[in-house]
Amino acid sequence: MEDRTSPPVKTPEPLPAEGAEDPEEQRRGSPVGRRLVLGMLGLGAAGVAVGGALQDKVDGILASVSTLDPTGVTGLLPGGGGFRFYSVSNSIPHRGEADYRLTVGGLVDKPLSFRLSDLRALPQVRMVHDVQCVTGWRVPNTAFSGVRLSTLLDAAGVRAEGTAVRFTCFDGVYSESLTLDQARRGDMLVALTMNDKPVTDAHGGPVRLYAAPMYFYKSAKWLSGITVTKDVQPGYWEHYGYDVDGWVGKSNGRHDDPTA
Ligand SMILES: Nc1nc2c(c(=O)[nH]1)N[C@H]1C(S)=C(S)[C@@H](COP(=O)(O)O)O[C@H]1N2
Ligand SMILES: [Mo]
Repeated sequence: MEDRTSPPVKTPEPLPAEGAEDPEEQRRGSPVGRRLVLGMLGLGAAGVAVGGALQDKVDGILASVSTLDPTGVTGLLPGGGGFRFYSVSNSIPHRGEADYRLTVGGLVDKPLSFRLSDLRALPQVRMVHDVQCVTGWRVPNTAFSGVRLSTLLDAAGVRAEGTAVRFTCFDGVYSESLTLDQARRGDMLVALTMNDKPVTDAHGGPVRLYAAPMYFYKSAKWLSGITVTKDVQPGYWEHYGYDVDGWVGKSNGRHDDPTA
């Protein structure tokens, strides 16, 4: 594995050891076998159907890099340009045009629910920055586009008591948070595209948060809820010790170059 510094975290609860037959893998605390990861990436069936060279390539990639990173089960995404797949739940959830909804609620004047088409009809912003994970990997020049978080907050009308925003996800597990000031920055996006294509299921589509100036754990995948709250409610990884104020280079004891 590349560059795996020790983050200031407690070791997360081990995930179920399904598919981890290799004792070396178990000793490292890596519970995810090849079969499960293929299933998670939705590649099992596709690989079998295509067979041959593609399957071998995918197998090779996943066999060499599937591991349990301190911030989740991860594998290098084939064709992902260096991105690593992360999910703290053991699945890749899917929602599309028909069943995707993003709700904006909590301390707002007018709770709202957006379909994908509603989000696309709002002003779109595109930006290109490096992506930096708190465990060390960085992907240069990644484009995200979508609706500014502030656009959605303004549409719902944040009440005076609101000082923070909580994000929830349709994986049913992950959560994140920002202060209201952070959430109102122009580089905090509700992203619909990544590298100019719809955000894939594996990357947290159809809609994920993109918190450009912060470590990538802030960028909640499979975003389904935005709730304005009275106080900051620490998100999933923040319960394990990651900083709520996750500025790249100025938090988590790291000194990476800023991303935005
Ligand atoms: N819902 C959800 N969002 C998440 C995570 C997760 O496990 N679940 N992992 C976070 C972490 S630690 C990282 S580095 C990025 C990884 O995004 P990617 O899978 O698109 O590379 O997603 C972040 N958002
Ligand atoms: Mo991460």
